[in-house]
Amino acid sequence: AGKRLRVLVDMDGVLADFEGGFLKKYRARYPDEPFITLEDRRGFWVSLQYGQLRSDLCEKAISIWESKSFFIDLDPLPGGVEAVKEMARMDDTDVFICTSPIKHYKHCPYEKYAWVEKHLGCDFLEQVILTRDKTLIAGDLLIDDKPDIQGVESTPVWEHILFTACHNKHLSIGASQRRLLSWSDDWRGILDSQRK
Ligand code: UMP
Repeated sequence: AGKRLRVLVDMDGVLADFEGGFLKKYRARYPDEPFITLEDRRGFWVSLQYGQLRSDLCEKAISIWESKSFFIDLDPLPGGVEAVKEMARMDDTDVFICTSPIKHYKHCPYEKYAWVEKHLGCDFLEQVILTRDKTLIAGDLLIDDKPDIQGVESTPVWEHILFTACHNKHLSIGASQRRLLSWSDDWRGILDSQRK
């Protein structure tokens, strides 16, 4: 009889297709402006790479995810919703959705809850953690596509599992860091390896 395993699962880029949703709405709103294909995405910050393409494109990019319906309209990434539901049904396992809202708070926090209700069910709203600082949250695993997760706690208790995304797939990672290539990859094995 081991202790319970606590898994923190990020939302954008892990459960919800932020990159695909962004590109689709950016191209629809700014059809005559240049864009970056998902193949050419580098770095976690979309706004930074668009700003490097042309300085005024930074704010145009930001306007997309600050708009009403951006977050609720994001499609689920393949297998993510099913994996999280299965995880939540496993013995001795607690799953939380751990996500950072944008500071333009008019739509994003509301739509993040609405997305969880829509795709995971209203019981899952109990599992939502909105925080701008994930280092404060205690868990055994954090499955997240952001390569560098930093905050006020210099030694977070979770092991960060880097979820592969268009912007991070070319990065070489440290010898000790583990990746989850997609939800078809062996997430059950990663959970089992962390059980004590
Ligand atoms: N985000 C930005 N700028 C970008 C890309 C993403 O503000 O260039 C936002 C979208 C998400 C948040 O709300 O940052 C990332 O949250 P996590 O995936 O780290 O939880």
